[in-house]
Amino acid sequence: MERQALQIFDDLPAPADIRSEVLAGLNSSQKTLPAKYFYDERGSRLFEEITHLPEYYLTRTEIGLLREYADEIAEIIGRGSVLLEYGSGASIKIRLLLEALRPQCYVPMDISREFLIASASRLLDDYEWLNIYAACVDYSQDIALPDQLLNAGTKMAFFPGSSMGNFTPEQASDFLCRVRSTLDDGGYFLLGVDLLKDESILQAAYDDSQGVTAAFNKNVLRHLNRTLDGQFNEDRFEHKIVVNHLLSRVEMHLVSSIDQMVNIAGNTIALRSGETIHTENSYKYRLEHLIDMAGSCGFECTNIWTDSNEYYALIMLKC
Ligand code: AVJ
Repeated sequence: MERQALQIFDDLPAPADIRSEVLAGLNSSQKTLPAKYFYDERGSRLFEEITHLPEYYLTRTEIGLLREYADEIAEIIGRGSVLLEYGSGASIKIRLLLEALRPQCYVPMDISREFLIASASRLLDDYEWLNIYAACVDYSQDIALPDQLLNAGTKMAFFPGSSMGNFTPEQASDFLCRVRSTLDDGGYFLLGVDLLKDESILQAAYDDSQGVTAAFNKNVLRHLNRTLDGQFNEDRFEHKIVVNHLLSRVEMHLVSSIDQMVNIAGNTIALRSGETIHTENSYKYRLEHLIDMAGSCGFECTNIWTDSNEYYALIMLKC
């Protein structure tokens, strides 16, 4: 690949698609909004704040695992890989792997454009040897990688943070198969997932005492007000968490505190007092289930790294 430190690639969803996706969700009997719309610049910043909360064990635990096993990971992958990260956010975790891996190119993918570019620029300042190909995309959709990355070396996909938990099991399985077809034979997939655990720990992690998660949840309304000409008033909604044991997931909702009508994208949405908009699922996995799912897409699990509480797992999948 020719040396060009930072390249930017844009393929965000079209406004018309966002509009129809959002309106379809708000017109369902259980109102829903896709979790990806949390992430405008403010939402990405609020999420970064969440990752530092004492109750939010996920990031801290995963960073501990990455620190501990970076060399082991690098031994498996070798140097000079093409490193693809799905939902790269502030690109903090990748820093724990970069020196050990020395990839020929890092491809952060994120839906939050300004945040992605700012994070990539900071990375470039700190790692002078690094090539970055920043892709501003919705990774829940098909992504076409540029030709120059296609046959460039061993590919490693990195999907940390248990972000896969936002997908339903069916979507997660589709996603795994899509990543498998993006990676060539000989490629690897390093996946971080949150594991099933006690309800009280989950409840605290998603309803923190400082209210940062509540602000993050409500931010989806601000984002839609701006992008879809909406008139949500976030003070008329409450943050609510449901730990759904049957479906192995934590749900976030926004509860309407009053009967209200809200205009958005030229439509009027009616909400009854107490009615909820379901804004996020965070599925928690059993390792055997996850490995089965990955196996059905043609991955073999070669390594599992977990913390001593078994709260969280990093797994290495080989094509
Ligand atoms: C970024 C999807 C992994 O589900 O834990 C944090 C988002 N939501 N607090 C998660 C989130 C509420 C986070 N993921």
